[in-house]
Amino acid sequence: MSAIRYELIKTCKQSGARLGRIHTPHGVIPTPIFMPVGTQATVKSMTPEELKEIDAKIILSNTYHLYMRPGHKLVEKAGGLHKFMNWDRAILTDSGGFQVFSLGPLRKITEEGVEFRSHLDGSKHFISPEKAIEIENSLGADIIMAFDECAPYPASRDYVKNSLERTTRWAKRCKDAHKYPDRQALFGIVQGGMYRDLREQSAKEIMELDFPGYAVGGLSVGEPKPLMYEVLEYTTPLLPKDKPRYLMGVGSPDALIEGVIRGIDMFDCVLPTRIARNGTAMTSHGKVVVRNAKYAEDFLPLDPECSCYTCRNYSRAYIRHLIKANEILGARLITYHNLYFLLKLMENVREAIMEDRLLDFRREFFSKYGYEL
Ligand code: PRF
Ligand code: ZN
Repeated sequence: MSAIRYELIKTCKQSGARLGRIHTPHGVIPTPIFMPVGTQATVKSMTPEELKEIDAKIILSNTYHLYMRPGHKLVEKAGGLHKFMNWDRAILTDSGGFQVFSLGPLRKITEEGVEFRSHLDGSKHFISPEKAIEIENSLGADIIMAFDECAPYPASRDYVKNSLERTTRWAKRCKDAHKYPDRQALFGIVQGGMYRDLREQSAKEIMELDFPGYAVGGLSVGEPKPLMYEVLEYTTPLLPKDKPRYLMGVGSPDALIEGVIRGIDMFDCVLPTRIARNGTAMTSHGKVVVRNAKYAEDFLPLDPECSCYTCRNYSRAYIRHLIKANEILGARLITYHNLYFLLKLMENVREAIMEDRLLDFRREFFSKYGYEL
C-alpha cells in the first residue's frame, strides 16, 4: 500500500491543467499546490499557527541540513519531524542531492554516493542513496524524495547522460532501502537536463521503478525560462496521469502558472521567503521593493488588493522603516504576505481550472503583474 493517493478531479478544457487532491497521512492537499520551504525545520520567521492561518497544507524540509544539524537521530528521538517542529500537516523532505551538489568544490561524486565537507565546520561527510533514505525514514515526512544528481546548466550531453543513468541506479537503491513505504511515499526524480531524448530516457527508466509520485528535477538551474517551459512541455506528458507531478525549486508567479498549464501539480521554492528578508514583496501589480526610497512616505499596504494580516494592518512606509532598521518584524511581515500571496494565487489557479478558464486567468494575471505573455 502506498502512503498517499492521488485523485484527479478534472482537467481544464482550456489549458489541459489538472485539478486534484493528494491524500496523505497528515491531511488532504488540494493540487496544484505551492509548498513553503522550511529548510531547517522552520519556515523562516513563521510559526506553524501562522502557516495554518494562511492555509498552507504542506511544507518542505531538507534532509541535508537536518542531518548536519541537529542530526536525524535527535529528530527521531523527538518523535519525528512533525512533532519536533509542532506541525501536524503534511511534510515533504528533499533528499539532500541538490543541496550537496550546490556545495560546488566542497564535494566529490562517485557511484557509491557523494563525499562533501560541511558548510558549517568543514568536517567530512558521505551521503549515499541508502544514507539519504535512512535519514528521511528517521525524519518521518509524508513524502520523501529519492537521492538524485541535478546536472548543472549548461552541461554536455555526455555528462548529462552519465548523470541521469546514475540517478536511475540511485533511485533503485533508494527504493530498496526505504523501510516504510506504507507511511512515507518515495517520489522518483526525472533528470536529463535540456536534452529531449535524455528526458525521455530518464522518465522511462524512473517510471519502470513504479513510484507513487514523480518529480521533474534539473530545471530552474540557470537556463532561460522559455527553455524550461519547452523541456516541461515534452517531459510532463511522459509521466503517468494517475500520480502527482512535482516541479522542484520553482516558485515565481509566472513559472507557477506556466508549470500548471504544462501539467504540474506541486511546486516549492525559497523565493517568496528569501526576497521577503531583503525587503521585496510579490503583489498583484508585480514586485514591490519596499526598501526603495520611493516608498518612504507611501502609506498604502504592500498590496492594496491583498487581504492578508500584513496588508490589513501595516503600510509600505512602516515596513520599509523596519527593513531599513534591520528589525525582525519587517522580514516577518513580508514573509507572511508573500506566502499568502502565492497560496492565494494557487487557490485562484485551482478555481480557474475548475471553471475551464486557466488561459484567460493567465492573460489577466500577466497583464496586471507586468509579465510578457
Ligand atoms: N533535485 C533535488 N532537489 C531539487 C532539484 C533537483 O533537481 C532542484 C532543481 N531545480 C531543486 N531542488 N533532489
Ligand atoms: Zn498581503
